[in-house]
Amino acid sequence: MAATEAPARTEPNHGARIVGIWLVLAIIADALIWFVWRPHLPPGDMTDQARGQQFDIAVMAVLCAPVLVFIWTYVAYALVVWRHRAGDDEDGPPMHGTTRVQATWITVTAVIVLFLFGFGTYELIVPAGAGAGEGPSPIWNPPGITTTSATSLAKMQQPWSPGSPLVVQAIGQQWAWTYRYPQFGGMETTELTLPVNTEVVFHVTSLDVIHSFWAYKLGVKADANPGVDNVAYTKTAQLGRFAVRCNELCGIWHGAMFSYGRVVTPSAFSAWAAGLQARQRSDGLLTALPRYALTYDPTVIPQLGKAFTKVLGITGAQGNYYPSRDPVQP
Ligand SMILES: [Cu+2]
Repeated sequence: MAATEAPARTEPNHGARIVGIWLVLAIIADALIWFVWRPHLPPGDMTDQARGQQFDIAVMAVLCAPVLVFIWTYVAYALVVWRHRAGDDEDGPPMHGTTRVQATWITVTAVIVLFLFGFGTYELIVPAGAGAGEGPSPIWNPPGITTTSATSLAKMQQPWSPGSPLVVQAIGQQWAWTYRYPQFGGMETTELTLPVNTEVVFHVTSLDVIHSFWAYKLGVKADANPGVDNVAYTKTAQLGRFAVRCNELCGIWHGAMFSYGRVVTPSAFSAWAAGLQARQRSDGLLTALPRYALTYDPTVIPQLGKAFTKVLGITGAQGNYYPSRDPVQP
């Protein structure tokens, strides 16, 4: 019968057309992502951690955009070229599976996903993931930092010199952040100040409930749990101001638990820190504060807090500093 005869091939090569359109659009999309969008991607480029995270997001977007663009191209092509036309009541041609297309699709998407799995794992561990808290004894340490666990408590209280890692303790409590600088006599402040081009070792803890230390522009987010010393790293790369927020629902004023910090030049930092330390020493705060410890015991509270508030309108913690029962303390 005539109907079974293969019709003369008048169809254009749709596959080649779709691939051609897709290739152009995919290249444009990837170029836009990499060259236009990437510099504006969160969390910015204020630290090496932030830059690493920005790079990771851009790589993922560059790999995913061609897949998305292919689907859009195919749908748009089908809508335009294969749409039903008025007066055309004929059946379409019979469909056959196309092993090559299916295998190609499965292979390409599988390779992309597996690559992202490997890439994501590597990035999480080595360069870009150190801004997340790694617990008291990090496995992954930046070069030059050998140990950060309790054994190094004395070491981290050695005076700081420009160029060496800066240790900052971030203490969460309902509902404020306080920062202690063990290399400056354990002085405290509510405005996180950091020197630029410096490796910063955050020791994050809490005095009461669970909080999360989230310095978004620094690429750092680490749980602040009572009784836990949680270490996170970042290396400052740019001067500027940044916000610190609590990222763990921690009570009724959780939303108001934020403060600001700044990255300044090493000389400005040294001047600021030396001045603050001298002032806190002379007005008695440094001796009134509990010894610098990895964690603080929140069970012994009120009397000490009252005494502190009297001392001098203390800079931080609103007088609610708790003495340490850390067995590591001398
Ligand atoms: Cu909180």
